[in-house]
Amino acid sequence: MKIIELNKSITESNDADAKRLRERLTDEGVVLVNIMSSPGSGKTSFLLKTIADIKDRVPVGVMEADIASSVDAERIEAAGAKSIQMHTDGMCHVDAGMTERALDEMGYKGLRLIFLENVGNLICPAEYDTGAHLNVMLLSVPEGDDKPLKYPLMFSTSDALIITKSDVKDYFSFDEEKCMAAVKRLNPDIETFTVSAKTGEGMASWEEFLTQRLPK
Ligand SMILES: Nc1nc2c(ncn2[C@@H]2O[C@H](COP(=O)(O)OP(=O)(O)O)[C@@H](O)[C@H]2O)c(=O)[nH]1
Ligand SMILES: [Mg+2]
Repeated sequence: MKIIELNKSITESNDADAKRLRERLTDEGVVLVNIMSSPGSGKTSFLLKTIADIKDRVPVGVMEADIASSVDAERIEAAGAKSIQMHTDGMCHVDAGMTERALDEMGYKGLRLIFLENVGNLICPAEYDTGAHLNVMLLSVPEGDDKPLKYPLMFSTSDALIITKSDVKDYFSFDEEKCMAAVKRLNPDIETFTVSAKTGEGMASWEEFLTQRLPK
C-alpha cells in the first residue's frame, strides 16, 4: 500500500478539473464516491462493512485522505480492497487534482467502484468538487440532530445522507424526525439511510442504492 504526499493543486479552476475527471471516469466505466463527515463519525467502519458485503460482486478501491498516519488505508487493505493513503499537507480537504493524482498512483484497472474517504470535517470538503459522481455524508447519532443547522452547505451539497451508529440511539436524545425535516428543507432531493456499521442494520438498502448507480 502506497502513501503519497499531496499539495494543493495549482490549476486555475477546480470545477473544470473536477468535471474533466468525472467524465474521464465515466468513460472508463468507474464510479467515484466521495465520503464526508466529522472525524470519528464512522467513515472507515461504514466503508469496511460496505466492502465486506459487496466485494464478491463489485471490485472496490478506497483512497484514504488524512493529514497524517496510514491506519485507515491499512484497515481497508486488510479487508481485501485496493487502497492508497493520501496525506494532504495539513489541508482540511481534497480537491479534484489531488484526487486524480491519487487515482493514478493507486491504479484502478479492473475496479468498478472507488471510494474517497475525505478529510474528517463538515466544512472544507463541502466546498471542493473532487470529481466524484456521488457525494455521501455521514452523521452519527452521538453528534446530535442539530448539525444541519450548523453546517448547511455540507447537507445541501450531498446526494445522500447516512445516519450512522443507529445501534446507540437509546443512549442519546437524537430526534431523527427533526433532523430529517431540517435536512429536507436544505436539500429536498437528498437520499437518506439510517444504518449501523456495527450491527449491519440498514446497510442493505444503502448497498442497493449504491450498486444501482454502477454501470451495467
Ligand atoms: N456503536 C457503533 N460504533 C461505531 C459505528 N461505526 C463506527 N463506530 C466507532 O466509531 C469510532 C470511529 O469510527 P471510524 O470508522 O474510525 O470513523 P472515521 O474517523 O469517520 O473514519 C470507532 O471507535 C468505531 O468503532 C457504529 O455503527 N456503531
Ligand atoms: Mg477514517
